[in-house]
Amino acid sequence: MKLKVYVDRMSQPSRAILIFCKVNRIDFEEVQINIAKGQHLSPEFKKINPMRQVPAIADGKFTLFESHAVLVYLACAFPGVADHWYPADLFRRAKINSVLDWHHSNLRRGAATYVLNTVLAPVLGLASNPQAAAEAEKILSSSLSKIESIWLKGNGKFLLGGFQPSIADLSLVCEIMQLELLDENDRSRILGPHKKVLEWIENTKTATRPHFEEVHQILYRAKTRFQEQRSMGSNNTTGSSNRMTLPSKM
Ligand SMILES: N[C@@H](CCC(=O)N[C@@H](CS)C(=O)NCC(=O)O)C(=O)O
Repeated sequence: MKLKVYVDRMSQPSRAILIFCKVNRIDFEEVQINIAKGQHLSPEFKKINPMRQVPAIADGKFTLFESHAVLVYLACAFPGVADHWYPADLFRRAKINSVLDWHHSNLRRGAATYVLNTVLAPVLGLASNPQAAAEAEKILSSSLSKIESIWLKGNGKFLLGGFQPSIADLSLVCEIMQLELLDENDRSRILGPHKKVLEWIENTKTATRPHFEEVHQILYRAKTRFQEQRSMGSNNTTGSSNRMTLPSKM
């Protein structure tokens, strides 16, 4: 039975799984779970992921959620996956796991909270929390500095001094990509000082092309839509609601 991958392409960890499957030519079926339409809350999807989040997979009767666990499983279960994604060497593997564990409580916490409390809250009809955004920006900037000074130090093109990407590069770069949605001034203020991070993002895009850009098309479309709606909002002198129209997949 073909591997089923349950995703919403507006979700960072979903995009990482899709890119991984495509780059490694894993035969899979993409099952779209539209979060904005509440499809992740359906009883059918609860059987796949009782946590009701994407991404998740079903490989025959075996189901799995949490993107990092899924990436590890796919790298080990599909023989065509090149070793550099999740090396057989115990020490290199352990270092990759360490980056992945760190990611959830640092980079993801900062990036996701910042994006939610700046550009996404108005789109979702929620109140933005400027204090939460300011705190998240500190976590995000500190995370980017740590990535540069710890895992991107040296001449390697990827994390941990690698010359080829691992699942950690894919997961972390997909997380950072959501900053595309920000107002350009905010994005430049946050990412601009981190030249090594910017180079590493480009290296990861190049190593996974054309799939990286194809899977991110939905994000680029949302970015354009947000920009248009922001400029319409700033020209709106009628005092009408500034709640934005949702992109089709959100
Ligand atoms: N730690 C999880 C995070 C999963 C997650 O936060 N998924 C979000 C989309 S990016 C989701 O399904 N949100 C819907 C909800 O929580 O109700 C992973 O890496 O897979």
